[in-house]
Parts: sequence; C-alpha cells; structure tokens
Amino acid sequence: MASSAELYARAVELIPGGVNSPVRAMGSIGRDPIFIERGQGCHVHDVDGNRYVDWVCSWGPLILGHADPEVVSAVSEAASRGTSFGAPTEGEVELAAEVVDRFASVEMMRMTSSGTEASMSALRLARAVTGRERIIKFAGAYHGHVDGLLAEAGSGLATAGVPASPGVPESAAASTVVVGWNDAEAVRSAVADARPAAIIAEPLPANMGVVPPEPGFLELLRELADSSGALLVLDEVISGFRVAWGGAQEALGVAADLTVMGKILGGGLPAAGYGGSRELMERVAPSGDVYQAGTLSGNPLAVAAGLTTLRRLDAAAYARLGELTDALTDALREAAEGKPVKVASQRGLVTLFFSPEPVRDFAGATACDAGAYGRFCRAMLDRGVYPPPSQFEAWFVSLAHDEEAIELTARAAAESLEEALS
Ligand code: KE4
Repeated sequence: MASSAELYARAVELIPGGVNSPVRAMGSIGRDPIFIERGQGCHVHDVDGNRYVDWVCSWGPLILGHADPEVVSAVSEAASRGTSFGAPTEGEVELAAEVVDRFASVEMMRMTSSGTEASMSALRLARAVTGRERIIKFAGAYHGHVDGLLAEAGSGLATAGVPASPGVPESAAASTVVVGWNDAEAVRSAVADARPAAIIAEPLPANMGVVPPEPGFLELLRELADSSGALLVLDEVISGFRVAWGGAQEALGVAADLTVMGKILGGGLPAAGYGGSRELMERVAPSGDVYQAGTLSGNPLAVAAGLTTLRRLDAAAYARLGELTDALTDALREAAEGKPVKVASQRGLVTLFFSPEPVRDFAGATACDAGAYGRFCRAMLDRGVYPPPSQFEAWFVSLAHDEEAIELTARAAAESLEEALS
C-alpha cells in the first residue's frame, strides 16, 4: 500500500490541498495529512501501519466508534436492498420519529445530506416566516460553509458583516451581523438594531474549541428572540444526540424555534436535517412554499446507520459517555498542571486550550498559542494519539473509548506538553 507521503504527493495534484475538507490537511499543526486505511473501535490505522487512539471520530458522528458491528451490518443489509430510490422509505419515518421524540421543540423535521445544507435551509425558512433578512451569528461559531454565514464582524458593533472568504458576495455577508459570544450587551444592541429574521448559535459552541454559554446567556438569546420576533435557531450538529439524549436543549433547558442537526444523525454516513414546530415546518415544500430539496436527502444507508446509532444511545450510554469524558478531562488537567493550558469539557466534548486563562469567547480562542498546539499535536501523533489537528476543534469522546485508551492518552499528553512547551 502506498504511504501517506506517496498518497499526499498524488492527492495535491488532484484535490485542492490534497484533501476534501480543509481541516484534514493538518496544515495548522505544521505537518502533512495522515491517510487512514481503516478504523476499529476507538482506533484508526494509517496506511503506514501506525495505530492511533482517535479523538476526532470523523468530527463527531462516530459516537459508537469506528466500524461498529451493528452499524456495519445495518448499512450492509440496507445496501443489499438498494442504495437510493429517490422515493420515501420507512427508515426516514422512523428516524424522524426518533428525532421528534428527543427534541421537545421539534414536531417535524426535514433531512438533508450535510449540516451546511441544514443550516442554510433553516435560515431560508426563518427569513420566509418572518419576512426579514438579517441574521445574527456569533464570532467563532461555525454552521457550515453557507455564503451568508462565512462572514466576519463588520467594522463596528452590530454592523453588517464582511465576507470571510473570497467569493462570498458583499450582499450575502452584509445581511449577517457577527457578535461576540457571551457578550450580552452586544447581542442586545445587535438585535435592537438589526431586527433579525433569526439568531443562530451553537448552544454549546465547539468550533472555537469548547466554549459553553455563560449562565443566563442562552436564556437571554431566547428572550431576545421572543421580544424581537426573530427565530432562535440552535445548531446542534455537534451537541445534538451527544451532550444529552435531547441535545443541548435538554442539557441547558432552552428551546429552539428551529434546530439544526447532523453528524451523529447519520452515524458516519452523510445525513443532517432541521426541524421545528409543525407551524414552521409545514411552510417547507411541498406542503408549503419555502423550497428545499436534495437528491440523496434521507438516503437509506445513512438512515440505517443513523437509526442504529441513535437506538443505542440510551440513558446508560450517556452515563458512560459522561464517565469517559470526565476521566479524559481529569487526565488532561493533571498532565497540564502548572502549565499555561486550560481544559474545557462538556459531555462527549473536550478542548485543551493553550491559554493561561479560561477561554470564554473567540478572542480568547484566537489568543491561544497555536504554535504550541501544533507542537503538542505532532508529539501526540508520534505517541499514537490522534487529537483534533486544530486548536479550534473539540476532542470527540466515543463509547468505544475506554480506560486503557485514556491512560495511554494521559501518558502521551504529559510527555507531549513538556515537549511542546520546552
Ligand atoms: P457539514 O456541512 O460539514 O456536514 O456540517 C457543517 C456544520 C454545521 N454546524 C456545526 C456546529 C458544525 O460543527 C459543522 C461542521 N463541523 C466541522 C468540524 N467542527 C466539520 C469538519 C469539516 O469541516 O471537515
């Protein structure tokens, strides 16, 4: 089998950066990407025969770990009956029922193939329902590569966003107001000024690293949405089905008007979706006039993987996930004792920030020592542990991780922190 280096040399000639999604390139940690040959449980094996304890887990979907036998069997069985029909199937009804059962704020949902499509569609629906155009989002939050959401904060407070990427029309960015996370005054004035169609937030942000809402902040977003007539769109692509049976909305006790979901919903295959009240969702075509579609939306293989995964996530599973998360968090904090490093965690999610202070917003995350994080990651990979190759991501805990994997990670982290900070 070709080595990672040989595959990368070919890949960069054929695929931008040699990867099909930028974060996989490992550029931010100062090395070339690792090509994976297979995954098993909490481990991945690269094409050069190295085994790693995997804390990326496909960026969240693999809460049961890699190649879970039941998931593989369900997908194989579904494939034997055909891979896609372009017509409704029983599994889609079952999966929608499972989601509605978990999210009190969701009476109906529509599947898409990616989280980007799901957040884009939820915002289109919010604009249609409210007749408004502006959207408020938070610096450091990621909701997919939707033009209007690839916006950075404008010059002043609560001003129109500016494109965060070439190719994003000024007009698309201008309809987005970017506000600091956990900044109550800023979001109050932005809502008053912008009178938005929607406020969109990761209820438990994990795309600037794990940066939970400060007490009362999520409740404030709910109040501002209610008082201004905007919809509260909670993006639970990461937190959904992970931090609690009913996602962050159950864990934090704040209900969304529209919920964006993904990752675990597809159990490692392409599936995402958005949902809300019957009144809102019946505005979506063909029952309503808000158009949204997708050739492979609700794909039978992805539905089989998602349903099998969700049906395994019972109370005992979430208790176990909490135990594993606490054990990893405690181990990393012990390894970081006395060092300019802070460890943040929520059930199923951990971030090791190279920061002397706790991180409470994107400014704090971007102030982290990215160079040290890169040295740390490279050292961890050399020791058979695969952390997320970006300071702005979370470590994803799975039910396939165990005490042995955590002990190995702890030993590697202690050595790697010394190496990174020496
Ligand atoms: P996708 O379009 O990548 O399926 O989902 C976009 C998305 C939406 N909302 C949240 C909260 C997300 O975290 C994501 C995607 N997450 C990133 C990593 N944090 C995916 C990894 C990648 O881009 O390769």
